[in-house]
Amino acid sequence: MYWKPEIEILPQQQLHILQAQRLQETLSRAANSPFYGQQFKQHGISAEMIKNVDDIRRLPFTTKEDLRSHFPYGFLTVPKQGAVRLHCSSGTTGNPTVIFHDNHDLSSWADLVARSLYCAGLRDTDVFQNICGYGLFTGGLGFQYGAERLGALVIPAAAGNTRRQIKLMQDFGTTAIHTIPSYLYRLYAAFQDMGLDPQHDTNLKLFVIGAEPHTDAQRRRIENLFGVKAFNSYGLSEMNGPGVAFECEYQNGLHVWEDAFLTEIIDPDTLEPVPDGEEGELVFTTLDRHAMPLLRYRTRDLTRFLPGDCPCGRTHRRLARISGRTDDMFIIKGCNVFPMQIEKVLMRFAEVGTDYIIALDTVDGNDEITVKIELQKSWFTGDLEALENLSRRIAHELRDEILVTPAIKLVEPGSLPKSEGKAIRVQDSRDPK
Ligand code: ADP
Ligand code: K
Ligand code: ZN
Repeated sequence: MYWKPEIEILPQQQLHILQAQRLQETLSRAANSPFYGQQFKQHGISAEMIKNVDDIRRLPFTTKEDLRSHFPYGFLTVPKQGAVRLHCSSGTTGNPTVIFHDNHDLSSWADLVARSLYCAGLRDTDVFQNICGYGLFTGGLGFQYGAERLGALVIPAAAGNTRRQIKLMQDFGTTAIHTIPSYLYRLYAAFQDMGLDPQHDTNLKLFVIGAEPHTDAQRRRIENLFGVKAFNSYGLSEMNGPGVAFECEYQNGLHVWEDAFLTEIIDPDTLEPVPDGEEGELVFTTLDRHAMPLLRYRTRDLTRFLPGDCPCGRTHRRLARISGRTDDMFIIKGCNVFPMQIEKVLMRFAEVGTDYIIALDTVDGNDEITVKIELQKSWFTGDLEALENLSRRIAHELRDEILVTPAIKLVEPGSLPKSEGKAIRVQDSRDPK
């Protein structure tokens, strides 16, 4: 049932004891890094301050800016020679940050990814094709070592060359794939071009998707398209990468591995914890990292804790899927908008295809928002009246959600520009204010 039962079904109370003990150890280690060493001295912080997990609130937050201003070695607790690997964030929001690992860290990470994949249903009988960038990005090596640890046969397929991906699937009987959700649509289109049906011409039965925000409706679309269950995988390079929080067979939120990550949700303005069950910014403290522990790291990702126990029996709390990040919110005509609000509305329309872009422009000194939407093939007809009618309905429902009426531009399937990695949903070309 479980990869590591002694941890996965440990009662919360005992989990808290383990967390407090690991937090103390983490603080002792962190004190050896230039950044925390100085900060601890300045604020009079020591490992002895930690008696229980709530004492975490006596520590300051660590931000992406801290990582950048102490780039590259300011958070290392060991001499450089003690580290064996580095990874960078993909740099979605500016300069990349770097994370170093020693052998303990890499082993612990592989175990967390194995646990996560097992939780979603992967077994050593599976053939796991890892379709994502290998290299500085954490998804490649992260899933590679995790799936190997689990015992699956792993195909390090990397990203791109969709026809070759399909050939690999057929040659080796791939049963499980990890990739970003937006890529699966391209994969499906390639199957169609090759006259193949993934349900009949492959052994696929499990998808692991993550790294970019997507709605539950988007996931269901992918599942229906392929006839394959898709599990949400959440992680970030500052917390190793994949293997932070994962869906189990019940697909009802993501179990966050609390023995490895002390998890808080705060109000990003007041920095106080939100009331239980309310949405806020995720904050993590590593509990099992040696070379580069991070304390109260502000992720900018927005989510909430889900109430109740999971029928799978795992005691680690569940997070709702990420609804956005504080830095992908944009303000248009005085309204705060998250791209996922727009996706949620678009997914209600059967006519809407697989890709969309939110374009922000300045026209005659005013901010304008245009949502460019690819339609399904069957709906992209010459019937102008039907298209206009559809545009109106979409604009209307979007207005109800975001309080601004966007211009709608319906386009042919496949005609919007595709990015190599994570989907880019917002194009902000407004004049600087
Ligand atoms: P970057 O911040 O440059 O994108 P990473 O490559 O480390 O850096 O990506 C981590 C981020 O990707 C997370 O902080 C989160 O915003 C996003 N992310 C990862 N997995 C998911 C997921 N399952 N759902 C939504 N967003 C995700
Ligand atoms: K195997
Ligand atoms: Zn569960």
